[in-house]
Amino acid sequence: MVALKKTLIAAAVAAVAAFFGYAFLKIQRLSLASREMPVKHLKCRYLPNIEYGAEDITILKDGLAFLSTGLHDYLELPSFSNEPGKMYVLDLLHPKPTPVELQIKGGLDLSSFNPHGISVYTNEADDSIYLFVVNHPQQKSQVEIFRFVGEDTLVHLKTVAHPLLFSVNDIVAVGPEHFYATNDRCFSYTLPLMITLILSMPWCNVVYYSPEEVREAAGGIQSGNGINISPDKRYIYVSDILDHEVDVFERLDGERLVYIKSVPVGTLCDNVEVDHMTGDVWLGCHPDATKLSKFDPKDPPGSEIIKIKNIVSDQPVVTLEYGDDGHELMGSTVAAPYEGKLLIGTIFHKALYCDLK
Ligand SMILES: [Ca+2]
Ligand SMILES: [Ca+2]
Ligand SMILES: [Ca+2]
Repeated sequence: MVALKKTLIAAAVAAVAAFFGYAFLKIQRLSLASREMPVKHLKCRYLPNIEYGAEDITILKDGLAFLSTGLHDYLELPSFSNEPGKMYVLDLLHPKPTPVELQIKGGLDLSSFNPHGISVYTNEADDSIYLFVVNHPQQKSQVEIFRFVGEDTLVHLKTVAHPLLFSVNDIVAVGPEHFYATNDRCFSYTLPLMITLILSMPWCNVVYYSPEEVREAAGGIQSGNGINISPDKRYIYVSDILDHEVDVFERLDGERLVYIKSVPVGTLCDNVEVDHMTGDVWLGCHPDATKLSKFDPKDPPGSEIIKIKNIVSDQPVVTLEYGDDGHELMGSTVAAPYEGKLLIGTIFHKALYCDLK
């Protein structure tokens, strides 16, 4: 009897050890731990005024860029300022572009403003510009809709919160109050979340929101991060960050998304920007996520920018456009191109203005 009990205990201990061993190796694999840092440099300078990250950046056709800065206390990511986040605007047509803080008018609580993914919608009928911003006050997820009224002012129009929008990373606006959003976690509770991560269950989704309906628009994603749209508005791109690929969906009538394919990128890509002119997809990526979560200034997380040409074709071309071991730039999340220039933002570090020519 005693021998049987000992055998059972030993078997249980071995099973637990095997599970933790498997989980450890799995997380190492998901996070691309110990991967050699890609190196490719461009002619860049740091953008003034950006010291605590510009997680997301997007650029209008006329060269006006919007930046969300100061993301903090989000998941287990490092942050070095607990100050409220801010929005900036920057004119790329200016010979020396400098970010200018946007003044926010309206009823939004600015003391808990914690901006993350952003997207712009331009109403072609009257050229009005709407800025959509994922906000995490008190660790929650909601989407703020602003109207950009020129110069340096945003007017807050509306806060969108919904149970389906529980861990929103990024959005892409398709109307003045209409958007697709990614959830980067499949569950809000730790245990099922860990299990889905370790078993690589693709249970995260894209949610469609309009004032009339809110629903899951696509599933089958391990962890949805950046989301964006093709210049002809026909395709939606989602970075499945933990699956190291970009998913392509076709957008059909009635705002239905149909999965087309996934393009492997070999790295952990965060936000997605699309070149207005060429349709090329630009991705801000994390070469090694363990370095990001551990954060050791002596062995910093690097930065990696990937471009995908002809993403919808049978032969997409994936190229490294910028790579750094973290001594120039840590934790790149977004790369926004504009006529030979490139803006690169990060989670908690600085932002770069680079020359692509
Ligand atoms: Ca975005
Ligand atoms: Ca996937
Ligand atoms: Ca993101």
